[in-house]
Amino acid sequence: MATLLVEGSGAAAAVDRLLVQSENPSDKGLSVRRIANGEQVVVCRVAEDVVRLHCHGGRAAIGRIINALRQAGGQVADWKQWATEREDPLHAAARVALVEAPTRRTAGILLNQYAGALSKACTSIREMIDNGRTHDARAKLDELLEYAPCVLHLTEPWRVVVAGRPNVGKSSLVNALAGFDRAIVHAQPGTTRDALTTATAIDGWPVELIDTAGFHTTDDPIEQAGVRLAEERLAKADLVVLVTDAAVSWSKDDAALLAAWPGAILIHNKCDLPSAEGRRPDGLRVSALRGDGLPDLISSLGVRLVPCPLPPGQAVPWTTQQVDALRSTTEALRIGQTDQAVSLLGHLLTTRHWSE
Ligand SMILES: Nc1nc2c(ncn2[C@@H]2O[C@H](COP(=O)(O)OP(=O)(O)OP(=O)(O)O)[C@@H](O)[C@H]2O)c(=O)[nH]1
Ligand SMILES: [Mg+2]
Repeated sequence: MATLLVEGSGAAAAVDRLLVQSENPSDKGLSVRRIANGEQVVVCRVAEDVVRLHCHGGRAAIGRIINALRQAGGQVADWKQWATEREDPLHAAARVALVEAPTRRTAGILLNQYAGALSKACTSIREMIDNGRTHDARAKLDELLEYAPCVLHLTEPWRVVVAGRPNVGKSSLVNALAGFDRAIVHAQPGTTRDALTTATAIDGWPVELIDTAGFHTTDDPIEQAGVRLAEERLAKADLVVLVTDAAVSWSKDDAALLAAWPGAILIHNKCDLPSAEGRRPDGLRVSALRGDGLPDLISSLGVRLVPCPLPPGQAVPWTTQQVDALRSTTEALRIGQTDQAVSLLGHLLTTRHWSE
């Protein structure tokens, strides 16, 4: 689906010329019409020089409508440029980010910013500084920055790496979390040799689940490469899910993996089978096969990734540039440079916030 904005003097008349004659000549405002080349559109006449065309039918169909507009003398404008020219920088930046929002939740948060949450917050901080209320200004800045680690993931997914020894059920767990069979599952250890990424959402936040090869010592060069790849992915992980097999006794190898990633969420998988003898550290009991414990795992992932839930309508920065600007403003206030703080906020409100 796409909405095309046709703008400029005589826009409505130009669109009219492209439309198949209407059976209802009194059509004004909103109407379902057909373009001469056969494509159907919903025409929304906003003014004589502004028309919105809501199109469906996929890229090819929309391409044909754009071509028809081009042949009628229209020029295709870069929409980011269009936003920059008409909206203030924070609005335009929110519009750009909104297009990339992968989930309803992240779109909702960005929509709040598009409605002006961050610009209002920055304006009020500037007023606080102007009125000598630097303490309040710093508290408000702290509030905005508290959400920084989460909100940088409004468009970029969190990386959750699923790791563990071979055959413990890592791929089964990824499939169960994703809701479809993304990875090959097999009773033979060493099935996964690559790092396999699956896009999903947890609690409305975008997440990349990364299935990895099982950790073990091997002479097989392909398996060694798989283990190296797993190590690389672990080094860049936002969160590690360490899977162990509850039907097999806790081993030194499991302990070594837990010691290497003490912040990991520990999973005792295959809890549908009789438990192995001996003690195991605290962890979540899960059956990737039957689904037991998955709701608990999903809520643990949600809490670990986003420990501070956003109140409705909360102002947040959503680009690294904005976070840096707010941090620098805090620092300027800390060392008593109020003019610098005001100027940094002014810059934040009036400069572009995305890269091409
Ligand atoms: N009973 C039971 N079997 C499971 C469970 N999870 C996985 N399995 C079985 O364990 C075997 C290994 O599962 P995989 O998901 O391939 O394990 P893995 O950790 O990805 O294995 P590698 O890729 O070889 O490291 C398969 O036969 C699965 O069907 C579970 O919760 N319960
Ligand atoms: Mg596997």
